[in-house]
Amino acid sequence: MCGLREPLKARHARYASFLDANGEPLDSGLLLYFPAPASYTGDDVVELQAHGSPVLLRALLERVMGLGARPALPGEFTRRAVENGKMNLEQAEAVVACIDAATLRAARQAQRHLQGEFGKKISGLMDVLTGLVAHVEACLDFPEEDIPGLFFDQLRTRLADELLQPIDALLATSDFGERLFQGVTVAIVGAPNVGKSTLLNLLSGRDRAIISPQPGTTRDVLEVDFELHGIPVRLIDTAGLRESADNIEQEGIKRARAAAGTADLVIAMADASNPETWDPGVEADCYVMNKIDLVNSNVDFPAMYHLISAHAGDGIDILIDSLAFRLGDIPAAEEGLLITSSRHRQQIVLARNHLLNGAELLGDSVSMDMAAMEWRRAWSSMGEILGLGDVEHILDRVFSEFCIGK
Ligand SMILES: Nc1nc2c(ncn2[C@@H]2O[C@H](COP(=O)(O)OP(=O)(O)OP(=O)(O)O)[C@@H](O)[C@H]2O)c(=O)[nH]1
Ligand SMILES: [Mg+2]
Repeated sequence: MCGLREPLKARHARYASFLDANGEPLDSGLLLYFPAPASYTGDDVVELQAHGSPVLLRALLERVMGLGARPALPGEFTRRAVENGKMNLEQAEAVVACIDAATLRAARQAQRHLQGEFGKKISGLMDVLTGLVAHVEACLDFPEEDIPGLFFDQLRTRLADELLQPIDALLATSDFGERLFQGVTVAIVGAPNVGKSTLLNLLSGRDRAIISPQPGTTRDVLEVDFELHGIPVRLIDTAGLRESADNIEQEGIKRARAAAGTADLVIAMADASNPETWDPGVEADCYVMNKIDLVNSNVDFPAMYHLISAHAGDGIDILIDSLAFRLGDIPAAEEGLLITSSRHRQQIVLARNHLLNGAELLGDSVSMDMAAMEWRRAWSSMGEILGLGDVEHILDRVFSEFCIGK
């Protein structure tokens, strides 16, 4: 269909005409040939790059299908790459993480996984474990009295230093790592007119909510997405909490309480110029006293409050830092490799449990056998992260999250 006279040269762009079934040109464009195994999937791959006309692209696709091609299934390219050993399962998941990343910070972390950094860390731990299991198994053939007590101490020390310690350090990153990809919800609640909507507009940099001096302006739950230190945040503005005879406002207040109940982080706001609002009346993670521009600087506010002026922008940077801190933010320079998915965390927790079970069994030769078995299970639990072992069911789940063409 491309009317080529010379054979394609590997990894070279060739300008060509794309012909229809009658040999008439449909479009012209570039042709790239990636012979196996040096392609994304590890199979032979030919890429056609045509111009953007949707009608011509559709005709070109139909022609290609007519010649025997078929559309790829969701994630099929990446699945083939895994099956051909071009990448491990964890890297394949990083492809989706890269595509879905809501912020540059998340995308950068996903890139590190895609480059294989996380996989290397996991296989490093698995190698240590293989060494320990070999040690235990080597002892099984010896009578107990021939195994010096020191041997078990050494084994326990190595387990603690070379496995449990790095595993715990890794697990400590998962709260933040998972938040970086799933995002968090932050709800602003408080009495009417304290400045909740003003803060939402200020933090998100958008004129999203109506602001007015009239108490009870916001009646519905409003949401706006923004980045806080590279963490994707869904910020929720709510109706001011008060006794109200108005049905619509009552419903808004009910929704405000529900939003606060499900948010990852709740900001309770008060108005510095109105002491009646100073008792927040709700459990919150962060207490903010707004409108400090309206009061004398020597007023004593309850100590839990962050003082801000959403109007003048005072105290906002400190508030942002404090929110980021509460979300587990790590200074960019210290951000290492993070656990970014609950699947990986669960596998690592499983592995850790098997390691501890095994450690308790170290002793006589019968239980040593069981200890070795527990540690082999720990190895398999970590291996499943990389897609090792019997993981067909995991593959189906992972690749169903891909879009077509990836
Ligand atoms: N002086 C001053 N006024 C502010 C500040 N923040 C908000 N306001 C004013 O306070 C009034 C109420 O602000 P909103 O943001 O609508 O308050 P709200 O808490 O969303 O009110 P409801 O939606 O009624 O619950 C508006 O007139 C704002 O301009 C501030 O820091 N200083
Ligand atoms: Mg409002």
